[in-house]
Amino acid sequence: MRIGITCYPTYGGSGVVATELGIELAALGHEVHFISYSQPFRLSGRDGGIFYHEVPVSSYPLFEFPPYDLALASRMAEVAEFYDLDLLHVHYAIPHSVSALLARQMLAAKGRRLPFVTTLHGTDITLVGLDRSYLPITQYAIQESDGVTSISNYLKEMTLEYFGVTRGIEVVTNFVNCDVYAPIRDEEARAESRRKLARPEEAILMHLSNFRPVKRVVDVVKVFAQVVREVPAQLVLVGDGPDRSSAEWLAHDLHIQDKVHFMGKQERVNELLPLADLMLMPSELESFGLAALEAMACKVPAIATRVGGVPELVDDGVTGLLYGVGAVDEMAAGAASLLKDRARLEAMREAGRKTAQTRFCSSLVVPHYVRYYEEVLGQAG
Ligand code: GMT
Repeated sequence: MRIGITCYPTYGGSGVVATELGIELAALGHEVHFISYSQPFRLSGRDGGIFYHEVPVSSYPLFEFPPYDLALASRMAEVAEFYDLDLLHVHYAIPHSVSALLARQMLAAKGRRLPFVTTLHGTDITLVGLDRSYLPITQYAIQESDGVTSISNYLKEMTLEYFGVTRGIEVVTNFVNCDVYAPIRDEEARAESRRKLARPEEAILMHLSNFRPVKRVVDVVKVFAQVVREVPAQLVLVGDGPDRSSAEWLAHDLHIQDKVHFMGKQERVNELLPLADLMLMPSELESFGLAALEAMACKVPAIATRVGGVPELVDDGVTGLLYGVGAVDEMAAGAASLLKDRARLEAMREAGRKTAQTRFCSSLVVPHYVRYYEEVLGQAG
């Protein structure tokens, strides 16, 4: 198949999923064309069956807001025509599904069919899409999509409830390549890499996100401050975003800044995650929680919040520990007691990896997308 993929190319779960999907589809022999305003960050250095088409957005003094969605629709239609695409797959409804809808209409006027699949990721439904300025158009574009997928049952239910959508929605979960995201088997090599972050007797707690308020990064630091009173440990935060500065100040005020490491955006998180003992994900909301899945695949259990689609991924007490939003004391107590109970931690590490392998591996989930594309093409045909 020849598939056009549009996503936000910046740091964020929906862009990661879209990019990894494109890479996996290309590995299966499909031709993948990314159409976006810049190259998705995880794409660099990859090749074979993957093409990237930049969307130029020209500005003009009259435009207080340059119309990216229109430029995107034009480019989608051009790429689809020139490269004979079978379908478009857009990630995050706003504005991508609206642009795809326009591209489909532009080509229909030329007698050419271009179905599109919209994948809903989270705040496109639970936050931004509910804003009155976007609600009617988002509702319309979802309803008019040739196919719609959501990354969890939770998000599907939210979409049906909030948007009054009457069409079918296929749940296709987030996935992880279990060969790329994997524990380091060579214990000596793992110990050596860990020594760059912590002393041998210290635990490593990790956080990975885009540091937006919904991630509650300040809670990460608060939890760690309590854990480190009971267990020798270091905290490694991967990513960057608006709440980084608040978290840095808090670490400073709590006098733990020498144990808290802000690593900024990292390209190869798969090399860092297996060095951790625990992942901290105290989010206000997660429609799925890709960071927790990536950690679990590396045998790192998550201390997370019981929100959105997280319970569909993390089995409380088996593959991680779940708490209420803001339950800092409880999260810290749970993390510390787990770190002290090596047998329980080891059992959780194994169970998490097994869950990733048996339910969320790319080898299982990517074919689900392909089957869904075929179904959509069959309907459109
Ligand atoms: O919805 C968002 O906030 C954006 C999106 C992103 O690009 O980071 O995150 C969502 O998509 C991820 C990948 O599908 C999910 O794993 C995240 O749980 C989800 N974030 C939220 O629901 C807050």
